Amino acid sequence: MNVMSNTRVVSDIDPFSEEFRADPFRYYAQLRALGPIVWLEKYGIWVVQHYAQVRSVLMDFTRFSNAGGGGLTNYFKEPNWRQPSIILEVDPPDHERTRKVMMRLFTPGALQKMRTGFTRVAEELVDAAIARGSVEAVSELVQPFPMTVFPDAVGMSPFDREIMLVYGGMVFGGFGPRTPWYDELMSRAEEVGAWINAHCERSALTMDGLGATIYEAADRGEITDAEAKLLVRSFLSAGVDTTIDSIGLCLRALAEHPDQWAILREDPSLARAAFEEATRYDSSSQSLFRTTTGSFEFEGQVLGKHEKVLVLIGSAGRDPLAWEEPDRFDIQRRITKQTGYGVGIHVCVAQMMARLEGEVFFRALAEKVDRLEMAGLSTLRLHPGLRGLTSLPILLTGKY
Ligand code: OVM
Repeated sequence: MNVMSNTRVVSDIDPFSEEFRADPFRYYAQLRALGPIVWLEKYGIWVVQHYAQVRSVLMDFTRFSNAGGGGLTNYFKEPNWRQPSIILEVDPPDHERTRKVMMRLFTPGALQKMRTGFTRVAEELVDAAIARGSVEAVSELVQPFPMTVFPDAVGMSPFDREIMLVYGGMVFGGFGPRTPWYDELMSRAEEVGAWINAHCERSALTMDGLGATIYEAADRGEITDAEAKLLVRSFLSAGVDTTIDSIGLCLRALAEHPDQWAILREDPSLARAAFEEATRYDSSSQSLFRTTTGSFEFEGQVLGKHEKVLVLIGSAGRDPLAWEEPDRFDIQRRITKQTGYGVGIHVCVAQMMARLEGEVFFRALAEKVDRLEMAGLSTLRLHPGLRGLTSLPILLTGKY
């Protein structure tokens, strides 16, 4: 396509519509056919959809800022419903200090310690599902796994944890447009925000969890106590729905691809690879936002200052220019360019913990389950910000 540098390639595609969210992959292909960067007129935002441009935008943190906010709301122009995240929604140099504190939590030794507890919980959940034979896998098998192991690892009390799901819904729903649905969701923002704030306090956390380790960084003077509290909040924001939705979609992909399930069942050591492939093929995090810091040319288009850019990491994972047969779910694929956790300085800080959750969950499943089949239609969570399932009826039988 011959594009003049002052002519925007425009599309009326609405990435927040129900049709788009029901089958984003079809729209990704349409967008990729339009060019490397497209103007979405309904929202007045740019969108990038190819592996190469997704990567170059995410690597270029001086021109594509995070300080404009993690969602559609443009913090350079309007206020947000919650105080901005001090790790996601900041740029260097501020970002380095908070990121470093979070990075240090995920050493191989720390992950190894988590593995034991995670495995016990996964095995109990899988055993219970096999005993039932037929389950609504989202509520009975998938959701209880991160909802148990993640807050346990952070050091939260075992009570009222379901509120975390309401909060997670607000965080990711809040990344989308202001609609009646959004207003309904946010009607509980004050109450839920207060609950979350209270549970991020040092006094609300056990002394041996990830939360306490963040407060130790405050004791050493690397961050303030107020910052420690906000970093715990980031954990609670980004750590629960993301893994629930990714594990649920991976489970569905396996149930819908009997050949792939057979490969995993025969060799449970492929569990980590299966989850990695699902993170590319169909997983919770499909898109991110950046905001331009100035006016400049990018891929033949002139971008204005403080314009939002929707970065379709899910489309990058399906880009035929970067992957062989991208629409095929193949758990033996060697993945060297994952975009499902983002790319660059903001790449998911807890990605090793997410991978550990996926590995442990699917290993327990592969070791114990023989038949795994869909027992009805799954339903999508039509929720901006994250992609996931609200129900996944499956049948399973034990190996022995
Ligand atoms: C945060 C946060 C919230 C949502 C997502 C995320 C993907 C971070 O509050 O820091 O990262």
